Amino acid sequence: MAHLRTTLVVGLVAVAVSAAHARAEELHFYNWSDYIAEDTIPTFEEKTGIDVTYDVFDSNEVLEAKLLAGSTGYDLVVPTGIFMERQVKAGVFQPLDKSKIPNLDNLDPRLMGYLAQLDPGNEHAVIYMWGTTGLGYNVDMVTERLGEDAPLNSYDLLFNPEYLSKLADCGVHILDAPTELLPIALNYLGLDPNTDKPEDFEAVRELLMPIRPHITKFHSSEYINALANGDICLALGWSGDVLQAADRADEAGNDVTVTYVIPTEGTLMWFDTLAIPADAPHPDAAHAMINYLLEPEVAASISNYVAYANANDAAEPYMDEEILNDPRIYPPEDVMARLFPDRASSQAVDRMRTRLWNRFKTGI
Ligand code: N2P
Repeated sequence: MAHLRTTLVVGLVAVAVSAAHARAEELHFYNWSDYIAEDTIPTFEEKTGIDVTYDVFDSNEVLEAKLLAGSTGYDLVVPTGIFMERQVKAGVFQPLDKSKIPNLDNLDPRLMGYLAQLDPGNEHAVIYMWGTTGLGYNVDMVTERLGEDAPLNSYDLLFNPEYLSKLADCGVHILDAPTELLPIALNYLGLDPNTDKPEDFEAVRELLMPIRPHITKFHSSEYINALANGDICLALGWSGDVLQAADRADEAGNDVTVTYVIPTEGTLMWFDTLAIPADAPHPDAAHAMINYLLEPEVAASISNYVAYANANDAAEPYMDEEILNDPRIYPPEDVMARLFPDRASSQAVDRMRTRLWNRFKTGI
């Protein structure tokens, strides 16, 4: 009898343990490409026993289409702030259970306050990393073609056809996203990057059409290797991606010097956020991953690897000096003052942007 009872108890414990495991043994994480350290996922799997399926994308539009269609199977996704804002409104995400994310306390209250403008009360999302959109270029190829006196810190390189036409032969990539180039072009013209005026979009069209013939490709991730290998000389790209290209060029011993600039005209800054789809199959595992990504050492090791800024106040002691002190990653106040945040736009503005973008890409 005693034996039977023991067997029963052991059996029940085994069932309870495996039930707990069944609840949280898997996680489907959909993140941007080139946006995590090599050991981030394996260490999480070791610590928690949760088996992570990790997929990548390079476009908010692709992520959004999946989220709006629903049943993605993803437990954790990384939309940029303005996309997250409208996805929250569409009911795509579940509210975070903050009791499961004690590391929320590590986040910079100023930046989270900022994010609260997109997600009131920070109910659905936390900052993963943030950065800027700017110019990445091959120093030798560009100076060879434009001379030392060219405005190498200016968006003139991209928007002035006199310069861009001389770079066409060495290759120019542009992020394949209207929400990146169009606000930057508006700002370059001295217009409100978040305008809703049709005449402002017309002015942007006039700016962009003459440079169209000199653009080799619209793509949002290939430029990293293309810059690193010397296959292109200019990209409109994301800060950390260009800095990764510079590292890859060094590591490969390619005779290529890549640099990133935040142009003097000012540029776009953005926040990428962690959010859990409303129909996520494993929300507990997603909360565990968010909490893990907000551990100071983990956030620091990701920033050290991908060259994007985190919003984790407690991470600072674990950051590489060269990342923390790089003004292109953590811009000083005077540069911050020239950055403008992306903002969600109305459907009417989205339509104008999309129409303009399609005309620009097709060149007609
Ligand atoms: C990572 C790109 C993330 C920046 N490759 C997009 N907001």
